[in-house]
Amino acid sequence: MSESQRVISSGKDKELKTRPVVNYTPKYLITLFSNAFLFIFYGIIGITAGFHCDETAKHCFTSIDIQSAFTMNGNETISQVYAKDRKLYAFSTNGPVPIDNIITADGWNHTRYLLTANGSMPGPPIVIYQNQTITILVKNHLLNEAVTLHWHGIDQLGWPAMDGVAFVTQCPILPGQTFNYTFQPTFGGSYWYHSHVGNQRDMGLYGAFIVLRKRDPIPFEFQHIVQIQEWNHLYDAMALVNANVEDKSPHSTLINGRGDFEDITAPLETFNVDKADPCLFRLIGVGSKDVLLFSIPGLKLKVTETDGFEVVPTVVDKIIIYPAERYDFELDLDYAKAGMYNITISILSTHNLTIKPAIGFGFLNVSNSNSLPVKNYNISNNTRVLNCPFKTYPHETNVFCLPVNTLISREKVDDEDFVVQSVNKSNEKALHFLNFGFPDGHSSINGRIFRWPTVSALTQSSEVDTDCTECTEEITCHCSHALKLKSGSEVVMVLLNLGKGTFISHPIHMHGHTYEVLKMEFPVVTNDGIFTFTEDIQCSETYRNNESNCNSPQWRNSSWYNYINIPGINLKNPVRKDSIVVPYGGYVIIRIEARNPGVWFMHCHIDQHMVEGMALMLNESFENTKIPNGLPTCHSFFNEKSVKTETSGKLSHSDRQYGPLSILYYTENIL
Ligand SMILES: [Cu+2]
Repeated sequence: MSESQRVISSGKDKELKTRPVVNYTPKYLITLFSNAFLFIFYGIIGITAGFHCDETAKHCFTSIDIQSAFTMNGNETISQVYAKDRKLYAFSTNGPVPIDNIITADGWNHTRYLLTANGSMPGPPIVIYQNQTITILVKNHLLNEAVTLHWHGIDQLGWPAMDGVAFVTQCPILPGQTFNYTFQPTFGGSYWYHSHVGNQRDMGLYGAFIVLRKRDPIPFEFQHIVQIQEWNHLYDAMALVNANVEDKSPHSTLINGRGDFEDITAPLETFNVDKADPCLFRLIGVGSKDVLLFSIPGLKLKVTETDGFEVVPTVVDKIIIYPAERYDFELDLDYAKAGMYNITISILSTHNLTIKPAIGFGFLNVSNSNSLPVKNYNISNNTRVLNCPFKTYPHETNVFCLPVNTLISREKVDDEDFVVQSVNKSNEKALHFLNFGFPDGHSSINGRIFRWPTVSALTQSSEVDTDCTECTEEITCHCSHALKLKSGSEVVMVLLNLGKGTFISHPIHMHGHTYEVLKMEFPVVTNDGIFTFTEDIQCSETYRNNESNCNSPQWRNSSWYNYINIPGINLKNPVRKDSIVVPYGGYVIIRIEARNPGVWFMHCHIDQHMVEGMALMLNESFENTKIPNGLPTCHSFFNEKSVKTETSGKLSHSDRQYGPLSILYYTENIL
């Protein structure tokens, strides 16, 4: 058995992992209070420098204060600042001012309103160790807005009420309220947290969440968090949504909240490393919509993990990262000279067949304290790019693309590590085709435009109407789309991007699970820029693929319903991810086991697409899920004398794939 398997599968870990939910026993409460001093201690640290739980602790405590903030604004004395020569100056005082506590973004000389964790952007990093339980008290100090925090990529095995999705797993946290998030991450890796109300994460409400493995080869002091995003100067949420239109460029890109705009030379992020030390970078895509190309010209990146999953180390020159994804890479500093390297970010487009010049920058400062020699790379004309949206860039002759599924798992993976072990595996198998696109111009999945519940779906399931029967093969409709997953079953999903509504590639994120990536299929792109989409999938029996909305896609080859017959499928060592690009004109086949009861959100991580309806809920046998006592409920108010409810058609007790959790019948005199 490998080292990782020994660590993950130790008896202690199994005991912890099978505990289904937060258990608010007297013993738990005593532990909670006896550790209150730790919370106060760490809470203070968390406000300024991030939270790093002690390695020996079983239960970590911290807090996050949700606060509004402004860019380019210091404290009461400094007030508004401006950027020049990578320094900040106050209008009110002479000389440069410290930059540490000022959110500069790209240095644009106006203040932009932000929502933040603890007043910073990014929010403070949270760092814990694998299998530690963590409690994070999230207090909403905003005047006007309700929030939640989602722990992106943490699969919340047995903790479905802690996933932090407004109106899916909880009611939003209202101004003044506090919510206790307690959960136990079981996998090491790079994760992040962000608001899951509307598009608040584009307003600055995000931060890194790192789960360390005790066997990680590179100590934390040599690890660097790199959060990259595009940036837009618009203030309000709706303007931000409307700005997120394909080919409407953002104003700049940021690395850890710092970037450049036009000729403003704002402070940029600098990472300091020494040739004598190892170094690991945790690259996190925290953007709103754009596809970003990351590189450190002159150095190669050895990718070791994606989305918290260890892969056979793969050396590349550049990484394409979509919003939601994470890539960890090491730098082999034997090849680095002492001095300053640029870190560069370009913005890509699904339709853009060339790689545009970089518009975002940071610095890597390499020191050589031991006067070590510098090795030279073997000369190669090829630029190896990980995670292209096509198989090749036809106009970039030296670019060699590695689709993300060319990453393979580092070692044999035990499927039992990815499930709640008290939920038995069954022999049932299910196959679902999910088409992500804009049929009739609407962001949707299989033509179902997601309508957000107005209650917490997990805890108030009888009040959610998931009836989608108005949607048909070619007709789109609005509904609270829920996909039933039978407890213990193996679920294969074909995520596709075809039909009349295909327009761009979509980064699809699944909550509550990581999935095996069994196959990716890309469109063929000619030198003339003509895209030929895959014909493996038939959108309709009546219409050609490009004439159909593709709401009911099927395999063209009926033998593929047994997936072992699908050419190129990887059942041996597939990469696992929780966020993956579904290529324009192509598809991705993924597999999970439905052994984590809950209501799990699944959606495009382009914020505009998500808020407009490219989302659904995985309805995973949550009727047997234990939920912490006292979770708040929420709902619209109707005059009860005028409303009659009918709850006999609960989806949770039905075999129907689509149907009502409950149906509300309104009488005519409703106000
Ligand atoms: Cu999308």
